Amino acid sequence: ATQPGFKALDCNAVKDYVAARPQLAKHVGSPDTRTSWTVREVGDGNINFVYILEGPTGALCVKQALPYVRCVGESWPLSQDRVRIEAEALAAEAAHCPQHVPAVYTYDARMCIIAMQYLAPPHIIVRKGLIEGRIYPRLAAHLAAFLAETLFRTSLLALPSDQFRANIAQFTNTEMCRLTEQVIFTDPYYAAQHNRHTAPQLDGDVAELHADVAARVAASKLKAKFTEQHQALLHGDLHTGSIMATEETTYVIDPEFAYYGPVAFDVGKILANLLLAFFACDGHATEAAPRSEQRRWLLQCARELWGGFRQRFTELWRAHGAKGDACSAALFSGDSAEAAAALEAAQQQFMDELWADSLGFMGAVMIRRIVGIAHVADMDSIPDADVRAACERRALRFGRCLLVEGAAGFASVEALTDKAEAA
Ligand code: ADP
Ligand code: SR1
Ligand code: MG
Ligand code: MG
Ligand code: MG
Repeated sequence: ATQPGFKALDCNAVKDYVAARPQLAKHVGSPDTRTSWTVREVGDGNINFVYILEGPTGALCVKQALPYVRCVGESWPLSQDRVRIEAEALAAEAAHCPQHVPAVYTYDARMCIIAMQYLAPPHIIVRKGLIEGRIYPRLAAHLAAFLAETLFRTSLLALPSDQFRANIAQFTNTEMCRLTEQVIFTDPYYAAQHNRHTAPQLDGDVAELHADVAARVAASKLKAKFTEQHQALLHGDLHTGSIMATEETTYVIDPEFAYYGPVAFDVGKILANLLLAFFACDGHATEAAPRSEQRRWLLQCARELWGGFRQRFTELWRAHGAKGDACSAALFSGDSAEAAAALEAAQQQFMDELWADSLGFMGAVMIRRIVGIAHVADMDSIPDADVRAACERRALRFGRCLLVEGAAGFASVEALTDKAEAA
């Protein structure tokens, strides 16, 4: 069922909607300039509709959630509460890391709309930039900061447990989490209805995966972790299509899958998407543009992202003292050698577990993008099916190793990027 009073927008209705709201209209121009306004629908994601409205004095981005999954249609209903989650997650992220989040101007619960800051060109979706062969010198540092700030400050390391529990309840995002549980941790491992792959080239690889007992077991354990572990407020869908950037600036958009989950899910998802871009490079390389610099940079970006995240998160933890209930003063504070050693050991264990879990999630995310419902344009845009399948096969096999071997096979981020280079 839709929200009471809900109506799906079209381009004309976007103009009416904004013209009727002076607080929004001021971003594009006064209502009497309406005839000169232009609107286009730019949604290229799988789930929602996104309009850009431009007028004489500026522009606005208007995002609306319909009661179903866009890329499938009305046969796959989806709760419109995802817009509330997105608006509240954008607010929570902005409280900790405003420089990497678009400003929200309006959240309209009845119409399931968020009107927000338009990220104007030269900002583009990072996935698109990567397909064009770009590199982003600041991306790793910016994402490391975004992840560390948003994840640390919403965790029990930073919050008292009453606030922490209230946050978990606020961000209960049942339908979106169930969607992830299905499309990432379940469907890729059997012949599910919406799965697709490059056929016939990958038919044998897919059959092998469906018969892979170790992969099924690892995926089911990760699904349990995804569902059971309420560690911090995640973005929940942190892939390269959820980032708009230039060489100097980085914005993270689209947190409609936000919920309290394992930190490793956000970390693993973004690293997986960098690796998918890396494995797609050969499919885009030409003699004139061999992409060797971009290949190198993608692996360097993965190393810098993990290293920068670990450092910033650990610094926040140290600087924060014992404010959160997970690092209580009685255990970790004061001048005693025991307290200092306990803090050091707790941080080391946290990061070791996080790395191990991130590897598993990374593998699962790579696999789902090759054989599940939602692929990545990095691969899909490789026109020759044989070339595409060769790139996808390498990514699929690498993802399977990550999923099944975890930290036993990839002890460090350097081991990860060395093995990707050699794969
Ligand atoms: P979905 O939830 O369907 O994935 P997104 O929030 O990812 O939707 O938005 C889809 C597309 O709309 C993005 O890929 C981007 O091109 C465009 N877009 C979204 N938000 C903005 C924004 N604030 N400024 C400019 N373009 C945007
Ligand atoms: C129906 S699956 C759609 C996918 O797109 C979103 O961006 C999420 O990644 C989701 O898994
Ligand atoms: Mg999106
Ligand atoms: Mg989305
Ligand atoms: Mg993904």
